[in-house]
Amino acid sequence: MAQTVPTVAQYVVNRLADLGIDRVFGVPGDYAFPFDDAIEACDRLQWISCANELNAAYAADGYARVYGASILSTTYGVGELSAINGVMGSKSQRLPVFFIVGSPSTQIQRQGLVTHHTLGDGIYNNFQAISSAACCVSANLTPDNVIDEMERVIREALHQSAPAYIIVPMDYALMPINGKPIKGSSITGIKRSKSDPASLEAALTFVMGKINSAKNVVALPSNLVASYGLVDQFLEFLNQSNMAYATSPMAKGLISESHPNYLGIYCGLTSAPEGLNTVIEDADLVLDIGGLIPEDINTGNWTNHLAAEKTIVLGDHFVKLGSTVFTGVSLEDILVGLTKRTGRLEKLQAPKKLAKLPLVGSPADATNSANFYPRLQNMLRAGDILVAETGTCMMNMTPMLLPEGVGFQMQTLWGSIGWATPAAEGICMANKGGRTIVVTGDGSHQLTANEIGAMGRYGIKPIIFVLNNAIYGVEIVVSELGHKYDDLPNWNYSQLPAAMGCHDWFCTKVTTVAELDKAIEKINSFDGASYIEVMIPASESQPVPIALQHHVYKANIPA
Ligand SMILES: Cc1ncc(C[n+]2csc(CCOP(=O)(O)OP(=O)(O)O)c2C)c(N)n1
Ligand SMILES: [Mg+2]
Repeated sequence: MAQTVPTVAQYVVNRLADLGIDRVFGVPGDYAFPFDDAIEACDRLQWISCANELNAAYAADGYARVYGASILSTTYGVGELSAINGVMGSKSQRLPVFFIVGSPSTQIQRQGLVTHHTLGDGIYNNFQAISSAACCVSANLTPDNVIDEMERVIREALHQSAPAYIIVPMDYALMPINGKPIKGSSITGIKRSKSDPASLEAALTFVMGKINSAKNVVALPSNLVASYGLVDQFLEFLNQSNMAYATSPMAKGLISESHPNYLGIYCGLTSAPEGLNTVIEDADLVLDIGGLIPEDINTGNWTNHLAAEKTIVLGDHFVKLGSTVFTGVSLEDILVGLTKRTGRLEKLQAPKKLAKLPLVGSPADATNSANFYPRLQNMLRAGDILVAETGTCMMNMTPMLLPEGVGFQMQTLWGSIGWATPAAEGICMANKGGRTIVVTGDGSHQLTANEIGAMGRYGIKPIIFVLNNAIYGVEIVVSELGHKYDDLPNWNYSQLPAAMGCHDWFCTKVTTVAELDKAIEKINSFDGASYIEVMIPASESQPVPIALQHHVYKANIPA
């Protein structure tokens, strides 16, 4: 029987499904109908209709963090522009998100008809540059170019580990492709970048020379190791070399924090355990694996001081120490090469270890941060992924030691509040091995709480903690008390899931330690989604001294 030729939309969707991605996050729209139909018809993909495109972008971001790549689908203009903030976040986190947009048909464009979702100016590419800016590669597909262009887009998105923008006019999307379709493989089997053999040899010899002549070496892996799909290679290198390692906040939970070589979180003066910054900065050699992002929160407000002359950056496609640079080398080949060549090193020792948080609070005590976080830490088990929203909870969870096999995700650099709730949806769908537990402030949650309806609809089982202090607490910490703009409308959070159709969820509001303990006991024995509103006193959020505020903002505002 002759095989039917796929349409452009069918080909795109199936070529992306070859990567092993099993969901598409998005919102349907008429210009994207050819894609929406192709996704619905594809038995390897499930359409996840999100509450809005921003949520969809956050969910796609979460999915890509766990699986390695994801798909986001929106309509033209109104849809894609709503998604941009989330896609930019994925770009900052170095995540390959395939961002598919359906646009008005070229039939309409050639007639010069003014159509909906445009500015009424008869111009149809007003938004392409905006959407493309959130991506590392973009393609305008036609039946003639779709096969080649999809290979280029996939290769580039994986090579750079960043989003890709794919736009197709509605008529082209429905036309059969011209040429022989390509069947791709799952991302786990794809080598994302190759090395120049001579440069690789030179770089490995150089790095090994430095490692062998150093008395103590420490590894500092960045989040790029995860984005690039190199966690296993990093772990093998660590086990083979016996090298001690710390992570910056952005790379927290990259591998299990119960690893015997784990030292803690390195971010200058806010490192955990305290004093770890000195241990790292006093080492003879630091291997910055992936490239540390010197952002404020990731560096304790730039209080880290890594000497350039003893910090080797193993970048995605380069190795650099001071002015010595090797290019054309892939991080994967460097990690694998170092693993083959390294001997077992004397492990760098740190005087202090990260300890578990003390379990404080009596049953009748009101819930607060001091008694909440140790209980959160205690409930974690192997396979769980803990998701932290931007805000006070991120500050509390970054230094928290994670038990064996617990993953961690947050959006330190981009820091767009509201990310965590939909991101947890994507993480939950990609995390086949355990629970997804999200902690969010109330203010952040108010931006994207409507995604709970989609979570219920698709039957996923996240565990959601909403910290109700009725304010944008962290803003008060970095400014002064008393601004009305930091107050929040008073929502009945624990009633939200039921209102959004999540009738089999365990939902409750806790005000005391006894209630919190009971809720956690229930969560741990319950095979379903949970939603816990935890009351936190607003008084915990106090402004930091003005001198520190000036330091944070590198400002010197006259009194
Ligand atoms: C999209 C976006 N808008 C605004 C901000 C500024 N912002 C950063 S944290 C924050 C408040 C977070 O409050 P909440 O989630 O209630 O956390 P809390 O610190 O009170 O626990 C705001 C408004 C941001 N980071 N992102
Ligand atoms: Mg709050």
